[in-house]
Amino acid sequence: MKRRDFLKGALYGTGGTMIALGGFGTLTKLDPKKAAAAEQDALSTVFSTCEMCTSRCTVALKVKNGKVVKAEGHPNDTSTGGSICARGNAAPSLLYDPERIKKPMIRTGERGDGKFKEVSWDEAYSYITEKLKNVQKQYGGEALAVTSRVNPNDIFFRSLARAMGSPNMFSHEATCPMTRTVALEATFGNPYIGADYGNAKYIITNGRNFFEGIHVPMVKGVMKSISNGGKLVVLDPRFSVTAAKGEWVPIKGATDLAFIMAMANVMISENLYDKEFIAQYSVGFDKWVEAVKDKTPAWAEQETGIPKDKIVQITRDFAKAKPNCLLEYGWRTPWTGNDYQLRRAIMIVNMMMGNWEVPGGYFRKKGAALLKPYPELQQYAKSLGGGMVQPAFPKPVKGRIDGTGVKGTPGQVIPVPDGAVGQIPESILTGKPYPIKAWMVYRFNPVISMPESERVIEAIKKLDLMVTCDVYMTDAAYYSDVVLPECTYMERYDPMIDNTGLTPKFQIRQPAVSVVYPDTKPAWQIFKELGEKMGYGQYFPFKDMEEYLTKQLAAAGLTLAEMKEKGFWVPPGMKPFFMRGKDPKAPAPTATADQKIQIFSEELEEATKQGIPEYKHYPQPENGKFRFIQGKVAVHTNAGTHNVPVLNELMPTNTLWINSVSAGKLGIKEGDSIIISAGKYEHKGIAKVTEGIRPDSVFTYHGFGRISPKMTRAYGKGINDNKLIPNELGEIGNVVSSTTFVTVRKA
Ligand SMILES: Nc1nc2c(c(=O)[nH]1)N[C@H]1C(S)=C(S)[C@@H](COP(=O)(O)OP(=O)(O)OC[C@H]3O[C@@H](n4cnc5c(=O)[nH]c(N)nc54)[C@H](O)[C@@H]3O)O[C@H]1N2
Ligand SMILES: Nc1nc2c(c(=O)[nH]1)N[C@H]1C(S)=C(S)[C@@H](COP(=O)(O)OP(=O)(O)OC[C@H]3O[C@@H](n4cnc5c(=O)[nH]c(N)nc54)[C@H](O)[C@@H]3O)O[C@H]1N2
Ligand code: SF4
Ligand SMILES: [Mo]
Repeated sequence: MKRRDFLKGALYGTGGTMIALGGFGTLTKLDPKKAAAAEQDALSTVFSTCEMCTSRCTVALKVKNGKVVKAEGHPNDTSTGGSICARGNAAPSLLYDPERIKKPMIRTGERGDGKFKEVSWDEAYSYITEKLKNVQKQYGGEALAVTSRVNPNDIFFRSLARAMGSPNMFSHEATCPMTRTVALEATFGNPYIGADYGNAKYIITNGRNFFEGIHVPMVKGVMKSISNGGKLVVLDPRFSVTAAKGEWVPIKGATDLAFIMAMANVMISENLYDKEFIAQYSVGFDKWVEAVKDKTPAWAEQETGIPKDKIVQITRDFAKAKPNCLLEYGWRTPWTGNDYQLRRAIMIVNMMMGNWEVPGGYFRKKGAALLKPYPELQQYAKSLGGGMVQPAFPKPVKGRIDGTGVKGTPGQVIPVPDGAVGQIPESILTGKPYPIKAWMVYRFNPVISMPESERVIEAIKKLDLMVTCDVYMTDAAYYSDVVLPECTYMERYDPMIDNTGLTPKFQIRQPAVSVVYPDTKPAWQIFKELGEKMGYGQYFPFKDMEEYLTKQLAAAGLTLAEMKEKGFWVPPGMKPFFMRGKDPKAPAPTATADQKIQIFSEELEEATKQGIPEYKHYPQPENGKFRFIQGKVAVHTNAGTHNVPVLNELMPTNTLWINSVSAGKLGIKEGDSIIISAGKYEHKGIAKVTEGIRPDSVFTYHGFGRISPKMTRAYGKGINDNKLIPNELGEIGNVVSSTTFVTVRKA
């Protein structure tokens, strides 16, 4: 599909695609209604769940003569309003991309030579099995690490590791929201907390960039808030698209916690918080009062660069909107080593506003268990069941390489399903605490997504076995021994997707067409077949995904046929439910043992000796150095879509944003070739000279500068941010992405 057709498709989509396409062209002269009506006649519709990113929007795939010709939003989904974003719209471009991997492959040359032979699935499974059995014999099952971006097939992927006796299972989360997860677990007992943006009257965000880090229902919510006259304040060293929709407060990077503590200081000294709420629903507030008593706006001005009067004014206005106000908790959150304390402080200040379980506030996601105490809601309480019952796995002989789960250490609070993925290269290269010898990655590209690309590659080169399961010959696949081609989401079933928010919500992912490349397969099938080859068939007790889905749905009294037809299920007639919606004194228990909000966290006190957030001062760039920050762009997903034809055409490369005054001092002009240097690593790039960034910071969009020549469109284009960022593990094992300093010079 060419760019023009793609844009046409985007316009004909039921609305919101314009959000992401804003600024890309003149798209106004067509009569979308007429054209769409004519096209609908010839099309059939298959409802599914988008996987162009992992926000899981419901979609309607339009199929004509056995081909997916268009992806649209699901017209009946009120959370998306029937919209999808530009990336969602580009799904057919991925589906029919001739550069997808089409057959399993085994490396024939040296790692990094790019020489592979195509093999049968059986050959690929046999090769992996033999290597893994050797690793197990020589080093023990724990020498296998598996990593995937969180997704519904993890249960099958992880079964391989469990069956081998390995505890080393990781998600990507330490590179993304793990510090927030830890903060939510410590404060509320679990991380399943959402925000009601649409009804908020005042939103403050520290970095969270709603309009480029897209989640369609959130975009809709924030737009609704603004349209209703709500205020949006954006603290970001850079003028993001979100900053353009509100008031931009260009905060110094890595100082956000100072701003939040000063807000609390003002709220306490000026009596702006909800004392009754704090007394009824929380524990430990006195310790917070103590912690922020010297965190005055004057102090915070020194740290953040935001004038003290501005801090006071924002705090007063924000508090006036209570409880319908949100201090955004963030999404990609690894700004600093102690970022989890920033996320904790953000939630504590939120709770000072009493914005818990009310419209325009934070809420617990309303799965069936939460509806139980409410007789009037019983009719809506349904849960998915398991698709299979697995026998017990062998108990791992050794603990995890990252210390996850070890009491009395920071590992105690690292979420067990996630772990600290940054530890994998360290374990391989240093042998501490013991070496990983085999690494399998699925829907995850550590070479570009994790800090210090060259160190990750160096680590991969030391392995006995590296396996990648992806849709493209990614940078990680390029250095792998075996590459397993998954088919795209449009060609497969996945296990049920639970997308519960203010009401329960279950979504299906189902094939719209049969596989385009006959030697690609769904991940569940790949891992089941590989498991069987390895002698672990007992852990995969199901025939196929239809059987699996039928069992999952039966537990909720739903059928596969109705799910296929409707695409998703929400309890018919159920209204968004807030525990304090009708009565501000109603019980609103958290998932903690005492069911209260933990302003002081005993658990964090035990794990990190920081039961209450403490400020940590990070150095600011001096002597011609800049803070190096990164972020998402509307038309690409992380490091996942840069080779998708239409998205590559929309944005083939990135630039380095540099402030015009700073650039002037260095003699750098718009479009100049530059060298960015971070000590031992250097990267070429192109300068974007702008006033939309602090003079002490530079910025680039993430996911470019690709290393694998087999993705010809994305290869070598732009800056790979992770080449420049060292692999530093934060206090609770998160990666750290906003504390790297660089220098910039003309090339
Ligand atoms: N279009 C699109 N949508 C996406 C994605 C995508 O790749 N593309 N990815 C999805 C994923 S996985 C995620 S996690 C979310 C991410 O969504 P967001 O969390 O909104 O993520 P980023 O774009 O990483 O936001 C980074 C912003 O924080 C700023 N920043 C950097 N350091 C600091 C700091 O120290 N303080 C402050 N205040 N700001 C700082 C950067 O300048 C940037 O504008 O988006 C999701 N949605
Ligand atoms: N410096 C820096 N580093 C970052 C970020 C940053 O802003 N700055 N962002 C961080 C964030 S927020 C995140 S979430 C991570 C994301 O990093 P990753 O978890 O690696 O996620 P993606 O890049 O979205 O996609 C990973 C892979 O999934 C593949 N894929 C897509 N669809 C399918 C499919 O159907 N099947 C299979 N098997 N594979 C598929 C894509 O081709 C891609 O190679 O990166 C993090 N890394
Ligand atoms: S935000 Fe866009 S790419 Fe992500 S799931 Fe939704 S439509 Fe798909
Ligand atoms: Mo992310």
